[in-house]
Amino acid sequence: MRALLIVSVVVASATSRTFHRKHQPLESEEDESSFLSMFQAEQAPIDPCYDDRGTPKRCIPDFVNAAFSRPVVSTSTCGSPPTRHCSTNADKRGELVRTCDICDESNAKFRHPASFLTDLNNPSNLTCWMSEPVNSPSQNVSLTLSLDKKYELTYVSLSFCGPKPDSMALFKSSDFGKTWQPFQYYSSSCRKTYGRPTKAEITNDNEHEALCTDTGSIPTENRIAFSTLEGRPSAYEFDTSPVLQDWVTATDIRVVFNKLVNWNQENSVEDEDEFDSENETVANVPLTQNPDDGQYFYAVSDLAVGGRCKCNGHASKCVHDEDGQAVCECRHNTAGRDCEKCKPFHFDRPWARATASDANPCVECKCNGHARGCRFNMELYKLSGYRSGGVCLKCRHNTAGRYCHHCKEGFYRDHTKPLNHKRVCKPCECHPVGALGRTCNMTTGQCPCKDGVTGLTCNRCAKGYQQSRSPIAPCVKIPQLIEAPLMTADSPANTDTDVEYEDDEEASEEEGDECMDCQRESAHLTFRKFCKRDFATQVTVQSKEAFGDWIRFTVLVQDVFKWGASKVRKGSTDFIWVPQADLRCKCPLIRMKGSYVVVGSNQMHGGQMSMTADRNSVVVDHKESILRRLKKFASRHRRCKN
Ligand SMILES: *[C@@H]1O[C@H](CO)[C@@H](O)[C@H](O)[C@H]1NC(C)=O
Ligand SMILES: *[C@@H]1O[C@H](CO)[C@@H](O)[C@H](O)[C@H]1NC(C)=O
Ligand SMILES: *[C@@H]1O[C@H](CO)[C@@H](O)[C@H](O)[C@H]1NC(C)=O
Ligand SMILES: CC(=O)N[C@H]1CO[C@H](CO)[C@@H](O)[C@@H]1O
Ligand SMILES: [Ca+2]
Repeated sequence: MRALLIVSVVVASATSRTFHRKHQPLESEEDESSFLSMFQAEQAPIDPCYDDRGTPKRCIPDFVNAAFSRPVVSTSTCGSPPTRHCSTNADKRGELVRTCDICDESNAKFRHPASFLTDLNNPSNLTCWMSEPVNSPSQNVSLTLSLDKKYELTYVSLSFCGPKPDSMALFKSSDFGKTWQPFQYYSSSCRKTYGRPTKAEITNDNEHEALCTDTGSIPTENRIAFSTLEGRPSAYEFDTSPVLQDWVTATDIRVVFNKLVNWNQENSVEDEDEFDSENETVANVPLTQNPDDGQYFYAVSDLAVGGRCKCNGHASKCVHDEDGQAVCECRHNTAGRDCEKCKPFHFDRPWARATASDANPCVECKCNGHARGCRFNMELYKLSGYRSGGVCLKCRHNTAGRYCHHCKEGFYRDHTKPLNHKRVCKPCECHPVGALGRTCNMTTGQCPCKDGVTGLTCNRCAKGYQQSRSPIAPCVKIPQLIEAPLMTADSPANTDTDVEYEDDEEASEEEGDECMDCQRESAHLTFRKFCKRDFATQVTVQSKEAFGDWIRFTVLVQDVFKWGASKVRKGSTDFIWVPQADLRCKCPLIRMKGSYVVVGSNQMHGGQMSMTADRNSVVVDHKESILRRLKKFASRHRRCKN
């Protein structure tokens, strides 16, 4: 209660001059330290919206008389035609004194325009607005003041030049005059005039309702001040009371005078016809009306509206923008005329008014430099434990996700680059034949490979698989069964396909153990081997057939260099038997229609001694140089050691 009482006292003593000449907060909503900090701010211009470590803190514009020098629209102003106004007031000793005045719009000395309501309020030279004489005590006159900006008001006060009116209402608009809401009623007959009880209790439930009070007919007191928060329970939790925050918010103020005097009371005063000698010249001005007719009028010397430009705790001052509009100079990443929203790209947390304990700054969305827009999502914000609710919009640089923190489909993360790098996402390089699709794992770049295919881009056959010509199954299991695709006529191994499949490094290393050495050996012809093996022929492969673990090649014998126990004839068709397991290792390597020099051993097959080629045999492409060597070996074969 103490804080609000102080407000009332200040209201009573404040003048327009002090508000505006020094531009200091006069009211005491804030403690003295904020008053003193104003002067510190003048020495070293620090931003009051941040502390000395740069942490955001609540800041508010100076307390001002928002009405000062603003135009007031009146429904009735005297002076055209000139009129005579008389009123009876109490003087300093409390004695009633009747004074009369003239109102003439065309004479600068006798003007009483509405602008006098908000001019500099000099107590030693009061300037008064006066209404036209009212013909009946219930004729309404209203004054409308537009603040052109949302303010949070502490009080509205009216200083009268004559007697206070008997009944008047204060209204406010918070939407620039579209709708109006009663702020306060004053009347000696609240129930009768406004249909409201005189002494209503303000509870937590009706804090946003206007009350009606008697102005109290203290003749010496010619001021009415309405304190917006006085007596409202939540005033002490103003920070957390949206109801009261709305209650004190206004863009326009309207005063409606509904009844000048309590008619019966005034009649008795009227009888004391006491004129002040000094004002006789005025009284002598010829008037068209009976002097007494002019005694009913409203006269106000000052309309003051104490408050702060509404910036929701996010600005320390209001300025004029390019269009001349009053706007808050928003801090804490807020925006809008009243800092009532977050500025673009700062939607990671919901907007909130700053409080004494938390400045509630708006927080930039985290998009790793890949997006320029974002929006707030309440669900995600809740899920994050009220930490982050921003969702980046239109992630660029092939990124995707809430924070543009992973790569979009068809791209994968280049881990050598920081997340905010423009080229952090590389296109997947999935092999058109080896991969199942064009989308790779966004973190590893691994393409989805077809069965038997391996490698980051699916460009190799996996261990135990070999290349086929089929684009559907580019790698097939090395045959355990009869039909060895390696040997099919239309699929010779190592023939060009769309894919150039390299051997899997790992696989070939392992295969090396079983296959590599034998491959080298089986292609290497030496005199020693010529001696050890049973036969040496030159053949052309014609067809093949499987018999259990064996493949039987039908060959045309081109030449014979050594024959051992089998009866191989030059020019005849014969068989060469090869174990399937060795063929799989390409030891020996035999292609259909190929022409080879074969140096091998004779073994029994189907009851006959037959040419046999296994991993210990030599099978080499038929070449002139090889044939020459063989002929040489043959001529020397007597030198073979047994
Ligand atoms: C009083 O105020 C009026 C209007 O501002 C001005 O014209 C007049 O000179 C003032 N009179 C004195 C005595 O200051
Ligand atoms: C004056 O205002 C009161 C209250 O708003 C209304 O009831 C009354 O009709 C008005 N009187 C005139 C003459 O407009
Ligand atoms: C991508 O690879 C990582 C690491 O191997 C794995 O944890 C993740 O599940 C993969 N993502 C998809 C979509 O397969
Ligand atoms: C004594 C007295 O009331 N004098 C008044 C005469 O009228 C002028 C205005 O015209 C007032 O300012 C004086 O106070
Ligand atoms: Ca004035």
